[in-house]
Amino acid sequence: MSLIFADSFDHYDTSQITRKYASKYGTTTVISAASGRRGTAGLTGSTNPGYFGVTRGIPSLATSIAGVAIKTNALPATNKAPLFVWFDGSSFFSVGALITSSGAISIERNYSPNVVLGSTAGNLIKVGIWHYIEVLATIHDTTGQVIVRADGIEVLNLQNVDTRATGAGPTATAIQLGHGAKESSTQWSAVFDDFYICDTSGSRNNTFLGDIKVDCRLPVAAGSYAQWTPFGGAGANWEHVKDAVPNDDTDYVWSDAPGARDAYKYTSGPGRILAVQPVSCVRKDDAGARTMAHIAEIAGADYTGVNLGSTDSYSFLSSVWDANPASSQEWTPADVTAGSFGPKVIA
Ligand SMILES: [Ca+2]
Ligand SMILES: [Ca+2]
Repeated sequence: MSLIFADSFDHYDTSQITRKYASKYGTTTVISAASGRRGTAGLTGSTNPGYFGVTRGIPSLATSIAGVAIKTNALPATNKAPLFVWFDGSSFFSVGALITSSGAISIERNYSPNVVLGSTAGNLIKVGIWHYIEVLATIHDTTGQVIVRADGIEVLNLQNVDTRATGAGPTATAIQLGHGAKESSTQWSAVFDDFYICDTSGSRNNTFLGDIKVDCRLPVAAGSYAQWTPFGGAGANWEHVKDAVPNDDTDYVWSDAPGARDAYKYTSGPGRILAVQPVSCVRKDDAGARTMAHIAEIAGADYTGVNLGSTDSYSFLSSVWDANPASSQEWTPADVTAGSFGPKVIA
């Protein structure tokens, strides 16, 4: 599987957070323009100090890795603020990485009563400074492990520890970033950006990715296909779906014809590209199942991603190519700009 999910927080607004995440903490979790890295948007709290966070479902995994850029504006005054928490399907808090009032990262099993498994030194997280924190967690009663990296440096390595809370399953099925409903009374102030989740399978993106950026790119021109039907407004298909924030029913493309494809051109930044993750904001408007997939059109050949189900409400559907599917080699910027990407109706 390798890369499972990445988020720039740059292509949607606060009202659309739960189109991508299983849940968010209350009404205080917001997308904030220009508060992230490189002048882009980030995820933060609307009250400072306050509570904020999101939970993303993942495939059932014993071992997974999460990474995020974080800038604190104030460390938690008391108690500890959750950075990452691994949950099982019953929402048991199995193991978490929490930020302390001294700027350490504390690794703990269960939330209440919590069991501290280990901690980094204090002053690791410095107020007002962007850090990139990555945590690998293996869920197990006896051979669990947790490895923490800060700014590319390993700062904690716990082996053969109990990372599975009593009553919790043997895997994690969700990762929480920041606060969730299971914690309380720990207010702090921070911003998250460039969030990723991967596992340890496959030949790429199967270990710590390092201090990455998640670079949001919107369609800039027509690609190889325009078989869906544009609705609302003027212009070509790609112009209906290039919104910086999805404008939903205002203008869009649609199709109910299995096999119908749309594909758009994108720009690329320079440098290494660890993965390409197409994201579409999708809903269906009639009863019955409707599935789609993302296609990459490369040199006239189509490569089709996993099937994605749609619902009557808008949701962000994403898939991942860890490598260029035409060459099985790492993506290059030229691969991205020469190809075109978009949705295909499967059934
Ligand atoms: Ca961002
Ligand atoms: Ca639109």
